[in-house]
Amino acid sequence: MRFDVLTLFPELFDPFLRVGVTRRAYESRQVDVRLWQLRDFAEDNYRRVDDRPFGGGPGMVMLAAPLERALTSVKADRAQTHPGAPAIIHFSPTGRKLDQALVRELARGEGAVLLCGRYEGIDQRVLDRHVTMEISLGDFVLSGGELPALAMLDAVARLQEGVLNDAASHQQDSFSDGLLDCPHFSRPEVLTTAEGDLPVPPVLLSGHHAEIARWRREQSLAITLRRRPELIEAARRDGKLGKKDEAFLAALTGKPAGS
Ligand code: 9WO
Repeated sequence: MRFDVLTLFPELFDPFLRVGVTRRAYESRQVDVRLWQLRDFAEDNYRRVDDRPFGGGPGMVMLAAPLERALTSVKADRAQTHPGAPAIIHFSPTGRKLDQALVRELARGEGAVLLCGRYEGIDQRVLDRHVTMEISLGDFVLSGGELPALAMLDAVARLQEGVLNDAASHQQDSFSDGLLDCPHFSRPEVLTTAEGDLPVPPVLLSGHHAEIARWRREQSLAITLRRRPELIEAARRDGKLGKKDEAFLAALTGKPAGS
């Protein structure tokens, strides 16, 4: 798959593409990320990409003309390797909230053009003409779309074949079954601190794989019920909760199972 990123700060991307479990996916071009400097599409000697907003007000707006030229170039270049109109994604709090279902959709796709805004935003005519999907990370404002683009790329890249150690890692993922992740522990078995000794939950040292799996499942159910009860409802609707899960939740909430 191929992602074309339009940004005023392409240098922000390189460090993230060179570390961690996703590095191979990028370096092998399994996830082919191409960075485009928007300023290269400015027309004047000052390489200007922003101007004051019509109607007045604070801040600057990203100029339509450089973006139009950039999008035309990127679309033509992309057509040489990927036929068909690409998704053009803009990162904005007004967009569809990124969740693991959307990440899975994007991970199955052919990639997209990622439009990273700066300043107060992009001339609306460009957005109206080109953008096919707006994606939000949540209800907060950033100074640019680069971090959301990197977050989305990372979430997509780690789902590619061969990125995680084994298929089981995906299964154990938080959200793979719509629940929050269970806690994790490693050495030492007992952590000594000024406030006392902190042992690992004994079941994890028992060697009983079925019991360990059950304990982890119950930890996930308990933390999800407490922090994100709406995810329990969704998992139930999606048929992702078994009899043992329901019995455990019933015991937690003090209600009879199935009520
Ligand atoms: C900012 C904004 C604020 C309130 C309501 C709607 C909004 N849209 C934008 C916007 O598109 N801003 C552009 C991209 C230009 C300024 C920096 N940008 C940005 C993206 N700020 N915050 C985001 C963002 C993107 C995804 N998830 C959370 C925040």
